[in-house]
Amino acid sequence: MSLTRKEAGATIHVSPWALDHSTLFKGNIAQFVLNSLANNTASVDKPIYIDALDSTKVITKRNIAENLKKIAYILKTRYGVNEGDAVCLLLTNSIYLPVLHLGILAAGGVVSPANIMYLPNELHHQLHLSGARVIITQPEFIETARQGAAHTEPEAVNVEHILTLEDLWQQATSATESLDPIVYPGDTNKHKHAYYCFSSGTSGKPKGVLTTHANIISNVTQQVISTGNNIYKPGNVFGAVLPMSHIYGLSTFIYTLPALGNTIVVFEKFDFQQVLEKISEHKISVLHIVPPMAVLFAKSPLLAEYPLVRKYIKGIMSGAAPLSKSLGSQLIERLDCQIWQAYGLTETSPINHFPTYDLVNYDVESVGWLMPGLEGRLVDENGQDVHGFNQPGELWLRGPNVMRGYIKNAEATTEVFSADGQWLRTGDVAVVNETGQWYIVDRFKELIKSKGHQVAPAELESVLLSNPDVVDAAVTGIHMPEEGTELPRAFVVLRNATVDPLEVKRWFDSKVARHKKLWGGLVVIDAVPKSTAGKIQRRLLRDRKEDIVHG
Ligand code: 4UU
Repeated sequence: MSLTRKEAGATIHVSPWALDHSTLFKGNIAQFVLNSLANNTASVDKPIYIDALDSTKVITKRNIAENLKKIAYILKTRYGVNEGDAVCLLLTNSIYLPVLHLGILAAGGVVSPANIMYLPNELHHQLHLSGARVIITQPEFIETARQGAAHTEPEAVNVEHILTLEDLWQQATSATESLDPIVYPGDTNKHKHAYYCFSSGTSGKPKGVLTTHANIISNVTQQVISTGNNIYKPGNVFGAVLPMSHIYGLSTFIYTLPALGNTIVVFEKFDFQQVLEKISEHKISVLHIVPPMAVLFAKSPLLAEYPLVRKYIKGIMSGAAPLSKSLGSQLIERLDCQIWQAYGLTETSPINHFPTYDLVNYDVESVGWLMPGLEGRLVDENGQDVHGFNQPGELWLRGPNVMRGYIKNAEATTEVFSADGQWLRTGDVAVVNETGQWYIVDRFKELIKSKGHQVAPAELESVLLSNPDVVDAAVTGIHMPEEGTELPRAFVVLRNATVDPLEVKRWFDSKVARHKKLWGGLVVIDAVPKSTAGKIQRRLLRDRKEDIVHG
């Protein structure tokens, strides 16, 4: 089968799987999940979510259906959540979170998940852009939520209610009334937003991604077609160690796996030893991870104390950043299981490539094949299409899972799409071989991936520049192969020689969330290298050797 065709001089790469667009569910994703749950053969009492630390706490198929409608009712009638209203979630993982998420969608609301590491000013930025009216959080983050909503700079926000998930859950479970998911007739779900995750795209500060119900229904369907009979088949038990506030955990654990009737063991956070302990208790067979977690599985001596892990784990899915061939091979050897990679972007709701088309010939360094109904193009830095196999180019994508744009940011939206508006420019450099397997070989956009989290250099630079002792600044990601990640490093020009670089670093680290701190250190330079157009030349910084790194 040919996986390419020509169109106006371009080589278009296509998926080996077919997608019949006319079969895509029209309507609300909450209804889609409910229908899928109802249609699968498992008993209504099958646990879908199990609390990893307390297996008496479960959410069954029946609980999802009943409680999400009650949550929708309470949100609409007591908190005024109407169609199009954003609800911010500042929550760690729990078995209740997915039901809440789907309940918001059933009410017609839009979920805006926030990173629990955010400081108030970072939360404020997200609240402002999403226009959230309600924040649902937990006791330890109430203060951050209040301060985030009240923060005076730079813009006002719309928050009217801040409440805890526990409080809402109690109100919902004791309610006698419920609300069916709001219906989006015809093709209108192409214009109804489901959630706003945040991404910096190819440049600049984090932006809210406009993901529609049609986008996420398409991507879940693409996943069901490509993986429903193998990795995601019911019978596997999945461990949810990734945060459901990031698109990777969100889409996998809130939509796809429950829609397929799978059981998911939910961890509040990733604690390696706890995960090892609980794998055998719950007979977890598949874990979704990010590469820094792979390093622990590949290298930690702790693994030897839990021999049952090797027995139960059948497969590990890695995503959100590159997994090197050597790390992949070490994992295969140590865990005696299959290792897969998938490739996704917040902007594509999120998965574009998956390894299941040919698991026998799948190469662990590859991210697999294009998802059903998705088309790809490779374009070089002069804007010319790349032809032939194994030739690198920026990956452009077209398909039903591609977002509409960024919230309140027409300029960034125009920039991230091709001039004809048809293709999303991923900012990633990829190659494809004769078998149709894709490799992500470099990143051409500014983004830093620190332990799976997005970090936008432009955001960190603007914090640095707000310090009067910093005359100019640039931030880039430094590769740490041993840790399986990149870490943010700042290059700064200081006001004069008396300024203490360590003091600047300490000051900076107190101003940002944990994952944005300068874990890669701070380097003092004489001038930030810039192109004639004034753009920071980050590659020159990234490739510098022999620097004195502070911190
Ligand atoms: C090299 O990281 C994500 C989504 C990841 C995801 C989701 C569902 C992976 C598997 C899955 O099942 O989204 P963002 O928006 O946070 O970051 C997107 C960027 C990409 O542009 C690319 O640079 O993260 C990088 N990336 C990867 N890079 C994502 N996955 C990979 C990968 N290899 N496998």
